[in-house]
Order: sequence, then C-alpha cells, then structure tokens
Amino acid sequence: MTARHSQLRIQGMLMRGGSSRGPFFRAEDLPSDPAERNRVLINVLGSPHPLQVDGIGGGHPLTSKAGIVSVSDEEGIDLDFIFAQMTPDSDSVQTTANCGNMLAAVVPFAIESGLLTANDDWTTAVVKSLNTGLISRITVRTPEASPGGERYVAYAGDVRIAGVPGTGSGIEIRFVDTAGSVADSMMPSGNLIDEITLDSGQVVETTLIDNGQPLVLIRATDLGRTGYEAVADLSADEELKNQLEDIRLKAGRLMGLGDVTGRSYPKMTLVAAPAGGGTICTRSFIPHRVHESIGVLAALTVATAARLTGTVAATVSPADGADATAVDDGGTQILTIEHPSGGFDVALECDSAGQTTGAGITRTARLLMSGEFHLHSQTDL
Ligand code: NQM
Repeated sequence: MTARHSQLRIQGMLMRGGSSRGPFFRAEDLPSDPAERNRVLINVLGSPHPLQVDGIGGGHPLTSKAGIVSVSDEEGIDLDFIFAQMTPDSDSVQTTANCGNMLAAVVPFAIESGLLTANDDWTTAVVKSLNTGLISRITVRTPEASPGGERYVAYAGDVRIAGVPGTGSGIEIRFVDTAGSVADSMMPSGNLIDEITLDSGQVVETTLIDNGQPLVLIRATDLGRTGYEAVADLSADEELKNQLEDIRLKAGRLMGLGDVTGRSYPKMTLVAAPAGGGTICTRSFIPHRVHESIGVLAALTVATAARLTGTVAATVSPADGADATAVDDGGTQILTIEHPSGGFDVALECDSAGQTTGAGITRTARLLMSGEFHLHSQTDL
C-alpha cells in the first residue's frame, strides 16, 4: 500500500464472479494482519452504509464481497482463495463460509494479475478456498491473441447464467468433498428432518444440510407461502422474515454452529415442487435478504437434498430417491434448481450406490476494472 495525497492506494481489480461482484486483491498487496486487512476491505466497499456510497459496494450482500488470492505452497494446489462477505449495513467481514460465485473469478483474476500463467487454450487450476478447505478444479478459456502470441482470458462467449445480463465464456468448476463446509458433516444434526418449534408454538419440519453451504430447507407451504413468490413480495414479507430468523437461530444450534445471530449462515431456503420442468423450486434468503437467484454451493446443497429420500426437499421433488439407474454412463445426473430468475443446473456425480461424490457447475466471470482502490484518509492502518 502506498500513500497518495491524503489517501492510501492499493492495487486490485473489480471482478464479477457468477452473479456476485467485488474487488479482488493479491494477498501480498493487503496487510497480513486480518484486522487491518478487514479495515481495508470495508473501506473499499464503503460499509457500513445502505448504499455504500463512499465505496464500491452495491448496497446488497451479492455486491458486498471481496476475493483475496495467492499462489499456494501446498502440494497439488495452485491457488489459495479467501472469500470475504461484507454487508452494506454493518462493518462485519466474514471469512467463514464459501462463495461459489466469487470463486468463478479466481482463475481469471490470477491470470490477469500475474499469479498464474495461461498455458493452453483452456487453463485449469486447482483452487483451495481457505474459508473451509473446499477444493475446486477450475477451467477457463485462454486463447492466443495471435498464433504463437500471448494468451489472454476470454470473457466473451455464449453461456448465459441467471442473474446476469448477456452472455459470457463458460468457466467450469468441479467440486469434490463438499460434505460439511462450515458444519462438521453433511447432515450435522444426524437427522434427515428436524422439527423446529417457533416462538409462536408452530412446529416446522426442516432439513439441516451442508454440502458446500450450510442451509436450512423448509417447505414453503409449511409457512403458508407457495414458494413461487416474486423476490419483491418476499422482501416485503416481514412476518415470513421474522419466522425464518426464529427458525435460523434455532437451526444454527442444532447444526453445531452456535449463536448465528450475526453470521451470514446458515442460509434459509424455501422449497416447493418444480414449476418449470426442473428438479425443485427454491427461494433463498442469504440469510436476511432474498436472493435474486441462488448461490452456487447453495444450489449444489439443495440438489443433494432433493435426491436424498427423507429430506423435506425430496418430499417436493421428483428426484426423491434418485438412484444409480437415474444417472448417465459417466455417473452424472443433471439437477435443475429453479429460482426466481431461472434454473441452475448442477451436475451431480454419483457412485454405483447412488451417493454424491462430486459436482460440476458452469459460471461466467468478467474483469470490470483494474487499477488502484483509494482508501479513505481516516482509515487507521
Ligand atoms: O452459495 C450468496 C452468491 C452466494 C453464495 C450467498 C454462493 C454459494 O450467490 O456458493 O455463491 O449465499 O450469500 O454469490
């Protein structure tokens, strides 16, 4: 970091990763002390302020994120990634849970910033998300600018993802060992269904599951909703949001996550029968704002639950009890998770017993700006 006039400046890039957006930094350009690093991040984002007007955040959790990338010194891992979740209305910086959307921008950023060399028409890197230890194999298109010339990250392409206008070049992400990211295991309570009693006395069936993202799944109809509501209607539904927070705080303890009052997890997901030919319909709360679509690892976790007989998701999904006979020759089954702005395809890899062993998803990403972020002069760094 260097000082310029009264402001400090720091190298970085603004990237869209999937349906999220935020600044990316090389770890070496940020303070190594986590508390100082966090002060830099909230300063760059402009939190806390509902519009983040004094920073580059977008006034929403999906645009209040940051990525920190470094070359890994671990055998078999190319890049280490730290995902930071901020919020517009507080100065919290959380690095506990994963984000599969910001993950999509890691390899493009690493190439753009010189941490990784593109070596072929497609460049693959193994990325470890230090938040939870999640390992992913990420492949990005990197053609030559001219025959024999320098390779560059191709952002243009024909892949369309929900929640993002236009199309882009597909980024393939393959996950293994996703069970239990923040929670200790995939089914941290040990049950397929847990009954949770609300403060009102109502009892609601939930599935508490973490296959990359800790989620609480609830049938929308059990809370008197359809599960097909528009984002704006759910956002205005204070009664529902209060019920969900009541359930979330109790579910957090059942999942072994302790007091999750100020935490960004577990996320809440209303499920309903598919309405558009997919596997299951969802409405996600992350955890207090309604998601315009659905998170990557959230979609993977919902897909896993939909196949698992006995979960609340399976009770509303035709994927219930999907077994080895339902997968293709490669042991892969595509499950489409419906959400407010479309469908999210998750390719679940299953073994001969039908157990989920891995998953693949496609995202796009884009470099939006590169240069220096200028930090507010009053930051005490
Ligand atoms: O679940 C939103 C997002 C996410 C996280 C959130 C994500 C994931 O859509 O992997 O991508 O759940 O806060 O970016």
